[in-house]
Amino acid sequence: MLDLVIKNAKVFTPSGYFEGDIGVKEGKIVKIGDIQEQSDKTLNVQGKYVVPGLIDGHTHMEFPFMGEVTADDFYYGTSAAVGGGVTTIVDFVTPSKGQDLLSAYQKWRETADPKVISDYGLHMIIREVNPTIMEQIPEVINRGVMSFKLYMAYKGELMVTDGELFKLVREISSHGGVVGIHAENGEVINELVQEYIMEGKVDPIYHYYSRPDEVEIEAANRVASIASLVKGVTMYQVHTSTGEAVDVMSSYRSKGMNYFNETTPHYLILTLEALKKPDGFKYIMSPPLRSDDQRTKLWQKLSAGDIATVGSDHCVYSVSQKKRHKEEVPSFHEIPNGVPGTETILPLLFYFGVKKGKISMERFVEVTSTNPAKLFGLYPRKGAVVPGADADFAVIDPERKVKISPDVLHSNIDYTIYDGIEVEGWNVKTVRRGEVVMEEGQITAKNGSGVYVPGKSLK
Ligand code: DUC
Ligand code: ZN
Ligand code: ZN
Ligand code: ZN
Repeated sequence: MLDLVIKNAKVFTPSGYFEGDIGVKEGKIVKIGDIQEQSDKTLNVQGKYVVPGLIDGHTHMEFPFMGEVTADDFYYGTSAAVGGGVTTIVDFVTPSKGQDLLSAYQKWRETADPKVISDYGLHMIIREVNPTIMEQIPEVINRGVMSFKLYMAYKGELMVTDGELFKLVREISSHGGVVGIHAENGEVINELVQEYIMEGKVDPIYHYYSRPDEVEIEAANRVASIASLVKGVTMYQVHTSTGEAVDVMSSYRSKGMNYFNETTPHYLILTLEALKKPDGFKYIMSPPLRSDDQRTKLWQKLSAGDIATVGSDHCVYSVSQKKRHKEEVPSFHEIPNGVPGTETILPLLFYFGVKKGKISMERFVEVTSTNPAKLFGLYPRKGAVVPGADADFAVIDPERKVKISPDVLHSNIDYTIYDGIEVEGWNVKTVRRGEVVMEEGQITAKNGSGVYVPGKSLK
């Protein structure tokens, strides 16, 4: 007797699609094909597209940053995730200044465990180097946190020096960890920010002018070069916003290095023009939104396979937080950086990517599920539709027309940066380890029903 059979599924994978039924027992896929066996529950998904549950490899829930803590806690944030067919998030443990890595990990687990609706994995941010931190890296990896994030920007808050970066890349790699990089030149940004402030140029668009394309491209070149000194390193640049930075990683990859890029939907959908709108402050994230030309390049590179993953960088601040609780919009440098995104990866990539003919369904699955699962040590438990894998699925109605608004989303804020955009194709059901956790916009799972999924190290 099976627990669940998904009937008449058209299932997309990185290598094509198949039509048939999927049998589930105890949260795992146990059978694929024409299933006649009895089951407790049947879902007929005729006419829909089934994809492996999305893995959003880039979220910041309850993230203390720039004087605010992000408004989506693990309950709201993972409700938004499953709303958008994301069955696993990988969130960034963020130690406070002076805190050791293991106590930060413990805090993240204790905060997330009682609240999560989706499953979750963790990355570790390292913001400073001291003997305790260096010593704890292997144990952090043992606990399933095999991917890290190092910042080349946010001087005084999260940025590490090039020397620290080198030291950390070497230590993380030697224990089979993966190094994520926020590549922006923090020193140059600081200079530009100070100059604009002195000149009284404080509107949101100056956030863009203070972080031009070149600061990302330079940092990408620098980190690629530094990391190439470390044998066997696996590195990925998070939230890549320029085609030139993607080219940097591709050129090292063609020399045999394991270098990858992640981009985010906002760089694929929006442009810097959004920062000039009356509510431009809502669109401040780093790296900033770019030109239409960069947006075109990113789509081309995504389609060509030069970008490995699409993660959301879900980092939500309410309007009041964005305005730092003032009436007037504050200077661009005081506005906390970050935008919502986990719930809209699927509809945006499906409509603007697949339906508009920019990427195939195979590529869609690869960048939203299979590749992040592989990169973060979750594969094949996650990111694969094979017997033995977790039964995680998003069920897409490819014809459903939806106008995006806060009303159709689950974050703990009352706006979306995609307000008014009409898409065709919407996630109508989310299955996480065999349980329907979202149906037609309703969250049907209990707080804390998601589990921590440890990532396996590369060693
Ligand atoms: N960029 C953001 O926009 N928010 C969180 C941190 C970051 O790097
Ligand atoms: Zn060591
Ligand atoms: Zn970042
Ligand atoms: Zn981020």
